Amino acid sequence: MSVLKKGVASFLKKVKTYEVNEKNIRKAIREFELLLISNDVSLEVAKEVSKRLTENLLGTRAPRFSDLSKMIPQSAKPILIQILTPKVTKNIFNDLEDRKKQISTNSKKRPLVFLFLGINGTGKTTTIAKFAYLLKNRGYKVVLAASDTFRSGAQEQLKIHSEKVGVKLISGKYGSDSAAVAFDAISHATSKYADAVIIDTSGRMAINKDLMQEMKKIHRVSNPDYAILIVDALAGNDATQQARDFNKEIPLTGIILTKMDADTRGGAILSATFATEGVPILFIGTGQNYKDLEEFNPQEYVNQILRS
Ligand SMILES: Nc1nc2c(ncn2[C@@H]2O[C@H](COP(=O)(O)OP(=O)(O)OP(=O)(O)O)[C@@H](O)[C@H]2O)c(=O)[nH]1
Ligand SMILES: [Mg+2]
Repeated sequence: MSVLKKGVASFLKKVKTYEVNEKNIRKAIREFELLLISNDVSLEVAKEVSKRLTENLLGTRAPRFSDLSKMIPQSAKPILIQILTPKVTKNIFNDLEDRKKQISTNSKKRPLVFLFLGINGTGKTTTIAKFAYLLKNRGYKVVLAASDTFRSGAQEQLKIHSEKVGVKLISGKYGSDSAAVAFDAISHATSKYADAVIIDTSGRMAINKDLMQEMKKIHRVSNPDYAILIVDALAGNDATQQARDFNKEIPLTGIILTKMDADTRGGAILSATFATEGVPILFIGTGQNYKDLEEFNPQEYVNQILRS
């Protein structure tokens, strides 16, 4: 995020010196568009922002400001917030509360199931540990499903996290059916009146047909309440592409962007929801510790970006 934010700050400083006339408004909008593109915002999102800024600032009812460094953010803020706002809003904590209540009156009700997926090394397992830590601290009973039965070390990695965080783990044998591990974890969690099951899966590309078939099976068998794609913000524009590709194969409920603490340009955040026609960014990963998972709030994010 920091690179985009810094870029916006110096852009606003520059346009502050521009005289407000049509030519300079067009010039400033073009510069803003290029700034977005050079910070990994997808071309389609940057063009959309620029089109709407032009309509707003040069239309018949365009507001008059003395200063472009106020005019652009004022107009860009609602545009960016709208681009980041999903059609359907999901609130994990409301859903968990509802489910907890249902479980207390109906002992057969299963927990809320979260399926984590994404390409190799994006931070799925680490984010699961952080998410389990967050839920546990909020008083929920969590069970982890080690459905990555493929990559060597994956079972042990999740086991260490489960012990550190203090949550139950249902593990699998290497080479065994990932969907069966998820199924066992959900059955176990239901019998123990747990509130949430979080399923770890092995990394895969959306274009790998066999592995996507396997993911569809895990999805079918676990029937998750949330299918969450984990994308690495360092992947830049490719993060947006991953969101689009996976969403075509598995209907996503949410996205988590990891490694936002690294020196990312940060624009992928602005493109992911747009590219998936409304899949929300639920959290961002901001470090390697368990507490480094932040709820994502579009309004706050846009305010931060446009602060000069
Ligand atoms: N700096 C930083 N590093 C992170 C973050 N999230 C994950 N990582 C690191 O990214 C690396 C890969 O994380 P994993 O959780 O193993 O990734 P994975 O997606 O489960 O990997 P596979 O299971 O091999 O596909 C680890 O070194 C993590 O510590 C984050 O938000 N910030
Ligand atoms: Mg993993």
